[in-house]
Amino acid sequence: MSDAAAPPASPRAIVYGYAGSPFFKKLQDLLAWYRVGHAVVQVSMIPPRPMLSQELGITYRRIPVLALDGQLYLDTSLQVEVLEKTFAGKQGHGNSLFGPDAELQKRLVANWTDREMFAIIAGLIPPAAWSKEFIDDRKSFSPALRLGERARARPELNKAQLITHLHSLEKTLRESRAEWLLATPEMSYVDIGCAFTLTWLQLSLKAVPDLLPRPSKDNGQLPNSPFPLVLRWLNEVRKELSARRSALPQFANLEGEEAARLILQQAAAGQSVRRQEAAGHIQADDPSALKRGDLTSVTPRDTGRIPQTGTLVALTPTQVTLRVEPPKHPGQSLLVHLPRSHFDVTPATQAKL
Ligand SMILES: N[C@@H](CCC(=O)N[C@@H](CS)C(=O)NCC(=O)O)C(=O)O
Repeated sequence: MSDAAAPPASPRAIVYGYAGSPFFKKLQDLLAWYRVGHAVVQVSMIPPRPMLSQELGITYRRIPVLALDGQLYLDTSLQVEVLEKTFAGKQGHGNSLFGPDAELQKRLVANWTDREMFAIIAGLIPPAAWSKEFIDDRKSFSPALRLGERARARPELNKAQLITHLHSLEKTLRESRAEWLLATPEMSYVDIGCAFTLTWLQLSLKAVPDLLPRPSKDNGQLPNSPFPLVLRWLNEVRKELSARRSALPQFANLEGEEAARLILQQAAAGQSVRRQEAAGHIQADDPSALKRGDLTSVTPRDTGRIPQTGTLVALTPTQVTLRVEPPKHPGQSLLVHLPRSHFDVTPATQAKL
């Protein structure tokens, strides 16, 4: 392991997010797992975010955004894939987070914890915790979440739903008697995927202290809970990730302009956008019928349905790549990668209808 090696002058990974964002924490957990030093660009909790829209040409509104070696990756489900491909098992980095069940693990996390559990937990946020401006913004982000309203109306309904998930986790841990959810020798993506939403609930929202009490600072004796194995497992996940996090090379936070300069430099130094574009693969019989060079929109199907637009470079059954030109840097371009699962890929004009 080359942990002691001097860190490079500039980070290969730059992450955009804000401290209260659980998905930003999820990406930071993944970076800790794979032992990837990174710089952070802090963004506001409510758009506009010119460091993304103006500096990078990111029209998609969700957080986090990952820049790696001068290319941009949207959605944590794709971010984990590129981190796995780039770093897993490499000298000085973490092992693979996936065994032979990689596809099932990704589907489980995307559908169960990222979406179902996340929505239940968001529904437990006490309305008084947010400003009116924030609640109004998030109503348009996700009308289905009905942030604030639902908690005010029937908080017990969300709590009852949450209990069903905690029961499943407790039972899984009890039956396997293993340390990690899938009884793997080290933690897996499912551990990180389940733990980040519950950690948000337990340590930040503190909305159900009777179910998930906060452990004491020294982590000595865990408090009583109807879900003792879940509590212990959550603690172990956090302990392992925070040990890895504190061993990472440290990079100072970046301002948006500085980060964009670095990302554009890395894009130019690595495989140029044009060369990658030439190699971009477009599936011939793709149902979208899109062709290379078409102006394309990629829009989330669930929350924050604001499209990322750009010129189509690559399209496979699982991924789409666009070339975008940042408004602040005319004449330069960046590659932006998105997953296809939970996203619609359409001609740009059609998405505006
Ligand atoms: N499926 C997305 C979910 C990301 C997401 O919902 N992020 C929240 C923050 S935790 C967000 O962008 N909220 C609206 C905003 O910050 O503008 C992912 O895995 O990246």
